[in-house]
Amino acid sequence: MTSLTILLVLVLLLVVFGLLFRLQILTAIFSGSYVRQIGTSNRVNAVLMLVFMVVGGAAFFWSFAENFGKMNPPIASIHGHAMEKMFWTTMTVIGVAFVLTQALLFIYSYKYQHKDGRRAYFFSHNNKIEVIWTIIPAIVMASLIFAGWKAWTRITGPAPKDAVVLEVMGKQFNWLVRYPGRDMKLGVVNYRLIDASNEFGFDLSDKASMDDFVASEVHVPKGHPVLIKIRSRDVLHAVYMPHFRVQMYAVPGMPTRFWFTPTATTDEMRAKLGNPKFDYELACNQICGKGHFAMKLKIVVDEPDDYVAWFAAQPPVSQNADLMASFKQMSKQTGLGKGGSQGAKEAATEETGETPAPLAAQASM
Ligand SMILES: [Cu+2]
Repeated sequence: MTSLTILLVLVLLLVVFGLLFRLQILTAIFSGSYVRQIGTSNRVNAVLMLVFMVVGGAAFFWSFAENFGKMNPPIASIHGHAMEKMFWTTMTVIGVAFVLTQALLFIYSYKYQHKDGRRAYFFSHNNKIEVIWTIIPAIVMASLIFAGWKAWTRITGPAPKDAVVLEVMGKQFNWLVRYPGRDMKLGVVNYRLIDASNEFGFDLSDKASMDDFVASEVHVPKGHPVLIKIRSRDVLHAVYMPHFRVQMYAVPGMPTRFWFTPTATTDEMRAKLGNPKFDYELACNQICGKGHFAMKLKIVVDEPDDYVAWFAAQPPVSQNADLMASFKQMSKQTGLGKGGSQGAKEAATEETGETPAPLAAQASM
């Protein structure tokens, strides 16, 4: 309280001094004894404006060019090209406007620096200019938004019925992955059944759950639509897969989704980049806590045959003894998982689509 009072007194003193100073100048002006002092600082600042524009501008373009490869990795999905086109159209339009207005800002600051005897031209408004700078940006923005809306609607439309489905769940601090197993149906999960062995909260009283499997990395087949269902177990995360131009939030309590078609296998991308260690990655793109930086997951794009082989080799959760034991115990404790979970049947059982082409042979076995 004392320090607050002292601070308040100091602030008030400063205000009083400021007012006294102002009063002194005003008195001088009215008495006619005031001479305006324009030192060299005005000229120095005017020149610094130009220096800042040139040096700052050059540094900006240098850093942009230097990191361009990191910001713009090669595209490995079909919709990625439409997104890329939209992005660069928008960047070009706003980039031109940005460079033009910023250049004028600095050049005019230099050009119209103080000069004795020169007065600024004053006009209250100009209808013609107002109309021009309202209508042109309005038309440009509206066309950008319309084109963007069309592209986005197409990209985020419903996934094809035979898409490969998998579920990714974000948690502090890693990603968990679940596949539907041979029945192509993700089983019911319930967050109240979650524990150390049953990280997804599988409700194994649901038959569709029994053949689901969890994986430590994402596998998807090349050239085939993939629907990723996204959930979060705790806070806001984001699924970000730069090469596929995919980003979607993982929101607790609100399942989201994104579908895409990968166009290059991991091996093909390795050859293209000349980097035998390259891996696609799914990174969290939403600062979600202290372990955020480490929250990434490897994605493998396989040839369809390799994908089927990998899929078939994954052990279903029903073969996981720890998980089964944990489910039994948790369902006893919570009263859940006895002939249909009474908890929310989360949006997991809605796949009634067709079996994905690469897996069709597998499913009929
Ligand atoms: Cu995260």
